[in-house]
Amino acid sequence: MFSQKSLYQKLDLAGQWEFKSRDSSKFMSAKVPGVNHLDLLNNAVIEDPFFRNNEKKIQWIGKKDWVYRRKFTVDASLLESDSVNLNCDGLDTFAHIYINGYHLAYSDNMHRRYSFNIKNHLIEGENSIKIIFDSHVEKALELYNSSQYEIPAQPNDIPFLAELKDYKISPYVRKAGYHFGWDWGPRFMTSGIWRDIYIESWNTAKLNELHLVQKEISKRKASINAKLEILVEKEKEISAEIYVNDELIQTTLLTIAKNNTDYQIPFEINSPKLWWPNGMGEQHLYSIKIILKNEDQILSEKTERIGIREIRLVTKPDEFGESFYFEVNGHPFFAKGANYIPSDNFLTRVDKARYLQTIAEAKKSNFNMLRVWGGGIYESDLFYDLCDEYGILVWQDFMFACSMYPDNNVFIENIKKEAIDNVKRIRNHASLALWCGNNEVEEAWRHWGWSKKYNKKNWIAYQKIFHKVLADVVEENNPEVRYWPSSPHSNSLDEDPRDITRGDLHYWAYRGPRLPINEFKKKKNIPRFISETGFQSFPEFESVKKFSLPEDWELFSPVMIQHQKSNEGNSIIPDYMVRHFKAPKDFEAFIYQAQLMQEKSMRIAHEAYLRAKPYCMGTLYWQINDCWPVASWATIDYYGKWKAQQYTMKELFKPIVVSINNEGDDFTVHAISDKMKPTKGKLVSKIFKIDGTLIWENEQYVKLKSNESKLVVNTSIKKILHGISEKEVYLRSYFVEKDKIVANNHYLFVSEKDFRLLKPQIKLKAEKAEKGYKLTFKTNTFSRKVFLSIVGIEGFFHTNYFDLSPDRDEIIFFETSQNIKDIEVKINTYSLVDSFL
Ligand code: BMA
Repeated sequence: MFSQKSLYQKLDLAGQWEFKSRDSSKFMSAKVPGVNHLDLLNNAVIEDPFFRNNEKKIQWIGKKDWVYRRKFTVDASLLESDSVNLNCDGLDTFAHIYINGYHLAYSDNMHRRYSFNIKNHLIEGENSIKIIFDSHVEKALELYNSSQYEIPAQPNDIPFLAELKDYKISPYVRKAGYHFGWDWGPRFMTSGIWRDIYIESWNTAKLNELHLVQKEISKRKASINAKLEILVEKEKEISAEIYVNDELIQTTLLTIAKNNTDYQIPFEINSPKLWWPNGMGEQHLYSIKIILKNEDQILSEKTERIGIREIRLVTKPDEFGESFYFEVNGHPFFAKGANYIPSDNFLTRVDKARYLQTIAEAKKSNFNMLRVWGGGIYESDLFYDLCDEYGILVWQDFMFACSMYPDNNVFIENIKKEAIDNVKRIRNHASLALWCGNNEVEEAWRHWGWSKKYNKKNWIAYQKIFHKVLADVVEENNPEVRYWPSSPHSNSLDEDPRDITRGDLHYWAYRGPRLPINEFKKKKNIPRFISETGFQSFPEFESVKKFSLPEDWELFSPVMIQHQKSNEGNSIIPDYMVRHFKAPKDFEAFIYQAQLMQEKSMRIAHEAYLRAKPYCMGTLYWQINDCWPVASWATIDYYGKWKAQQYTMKELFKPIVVSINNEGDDFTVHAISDKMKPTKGKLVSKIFKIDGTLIWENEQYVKLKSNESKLVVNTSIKKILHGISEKEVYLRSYFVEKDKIVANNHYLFVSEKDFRLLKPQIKLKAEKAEKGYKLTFKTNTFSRKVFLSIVGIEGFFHTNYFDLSPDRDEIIFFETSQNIKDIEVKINTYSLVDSFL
C-alpha cells in the first residue's frame, strides 16, 4: 500500500499462534483472529458445539483462563521509529497483555480498540507476545459481588447452564450480550483475539482518524470538511494531499504541534453523484485518501469511502402525534428491512462470503435498511462497506440490550471510550442512518415491572448513560447523524415508549395472552415505525437434519428443546398452528406448517403496515438471520436457507404491492406504491373456485402518487358468491404496469384448515437458462404454498412457498452453477395438502 518512501510500517501479528488453558501444560496451535472454542474444535478437544446437546457439555470453557502466545521478529528500522504501538482491535474480554514478559496492559472490553506504546519493550530480532484471558465467569462474578444493589439483567442470561446458581453476570461485562444466551441463542463464553492485532510505527506524525463531514450538497459541488486527528511526534510544517478516487485534487500545508491533534481541511467534489438506498437510485461512492508528507516522504495515510447524501430522521408534530420517518436527499421513504444479529456465536467464522451473502440477499429481498441490534457487536468494517455498496441503510444500536447497567466511574469511562471508538470507526459510512442508545432498556424498566422491583439507582444510571454519555459522544463525534436514546422510544422520558402515535415500537403484545394474529392489523397496534415484531418458526427439515439425528425429530425431544431458546416458543408455535392448519401428519409437515404460520402472521402484519403508509413509515421485523441452528424468528436460517417469510418479505418490499384484507362481510384491495415518482397501472382482481373456474372479475385503472397506499376495491364477498361457500374460493389480485404483472397476491376468505384443498397435479417443465434453469409450473387445482426443494444440489429458487393458480403458469428461476440431469424429477414439490393428507 505504501511506496518505498513511506516512514510508516505495519507488522501484522495475525496468523499462527499457540494457546492453552492456563491450568494445562500443553500448548496447541491457534488461529488469530479467532476464539478459543474454534481453536479447541480445530484441535479436536471438543466436538461441534452446535450439534445436538453439545452446548451443555462445553460450559467449562468459560470458567477457565486462556493463554495465547506467539513470537515475532522486529528489525532495527521499526525500532528507530519515533513511535511504535501495539494495536488490538478486539480482545474478548478480560485480557492481560505481555510483551517479552513485561505486563503491558489489562483490557476489559470486547467492543473497544486498544493501542499501546511498546517502543521501549521491544528488542531487535525475536520478541514474544502473550495474552492471558481471565475467565469471564470468574471475573464477572467479582464485579457482580462488588455491586451495592441488584442490577436486573437480560432475561436470557441463563446462569444455571453454567452452574452459576442465579448469578446474572452479563450487565457487568462488556462482552456481546448474546454470548450469555438469548431467546434464540446458546450460551458460549468465548475468549480470544477476535479482531486484528498488529504493530505499527511512524515518524513525525500519524493520521489517526479522519472524519469527512459533508457541509453543503448541490448539483454543482459537495463541500466537505476533512477533520483530521493527527498524533504528532515532531513539530513541523507538513503537507496533506487529498485524493478523490485516486486523483490528487488538493495539497494543503499544515503546521503540526505536539499539543494539538485536531486539524481541518475543507475541499470540494465537483458535480457530485449522489448515493441512494436500494430501490431509490445508484450507490455512488467516492474514495477519499489523505496522505501526510514531509517533503517527499510519506508519513502516514488513510482512505475512507463516502457517499454524498443527506440522511435525516424526521420527527415533527402532526395531526396524529409525531412523525417518525427517514428522508434521503430530501425524499421521505418507507424503511423496509429487519433486525440483524451476529451471524455466528463464533464471530470469526463470519467471513467475507457470509457477510456478502446476507447483505446481497437483503438487497435481493428489496430491503433498504437493517438494524444492527444492541445485544450483538458493533459490526465489522466489511459489513458497513457492503451496506454502502448494496444500498442498505444501517440503524445502529449501541451494544446495550434488555439490561440495566452499573453506574461507577470505571464502567462509565469504559463505555464512553467504547462509544467513541465505534462512532469514529463507523461514522464515514454512507449507509449509517441512526445511532440508537439501546434495545428495550427503557421498555424493560417501565413495562417489565423493573421500576417497582429494583433500586431506583438503576434508573439514574440509565438516564446518565443513554441521555447524557452516549448522546454527548454522538454530538461531539458525529453530529450529522441523529441519536435516538432507545428502541422502542416515543420522544421523551415523559412519554410511554409503547405510544403508537410517536417514535418507534416493538410489537410483541400478542405473545402473553396469545391474541389472534389479526391483532397485528388492528389500528391500535400500528405505530409510526415498527422496529421489531416477529413470529417464531423452525429451520426447514434439511437444516434440522444437520444438527440432529433421526431420534431427535420430535418437538419435545431433548435436542429440539436445546435448539429452542424461548421458554414459550414450543407452546406458542403449535398453539397458533392448530388455529389455522389441519394437524400435520409428521415432523417434516410440522416444520413446514410452522413456517407457513410465521409467514401468515407476518404477512398480515406487514400488509397492514404498508396500507397504513404514510402514518407508518417503516418496518424492521425481528429478525433476518440466526447465529446457530435454532427455532427462532429468523427468516433465513443459520445454513442460509430462506424460510417462507423471507420470500414474502421480498414480495411485500417490492416497489408496488397489492394488499388484500377482509373484515366482516367486506373485503378490500389496496394498491401501494413505494416509488419516488407517480405511477399508474391496472389492478385486476379475480375470484376463482378451487378448480380455477372464474366467478367474479374486477379491473380498475389506478393512479398512484409517490409513497401512496390507495384503497381500490371495497366490496361484499357474500354478494359475489351467491351462496357458493367461502371455503371453496380464493381471490387473486394483481397489478399490471406497462403490460407486466408487477405485484400478485392470493387470499383465502377462511383459515387454511377450513379451506377445501384438493390434491393437485402439478406439472413442471424445466429449461436450461443462463446461470440456472427456468421452471414452468402448471396445476389443475389451486395449490397453497408450494414448497420447492432439491436435495444435494446447491442452488436458489427465486420464488418459493408460492400459491399456484390453475388460471396461470408460474415461472420460477432456479439459480445454480450445476448441470442437473433429470432436474424435473429431482425437484420436489410439496404443498399444504401434502402436510396433512
Ligand atoms: C426482541 C429482541 C430480542 C428478542 C426478541 C424475541 O424484543 O429485542 O430481545 O430476541 O424480542 O423475543
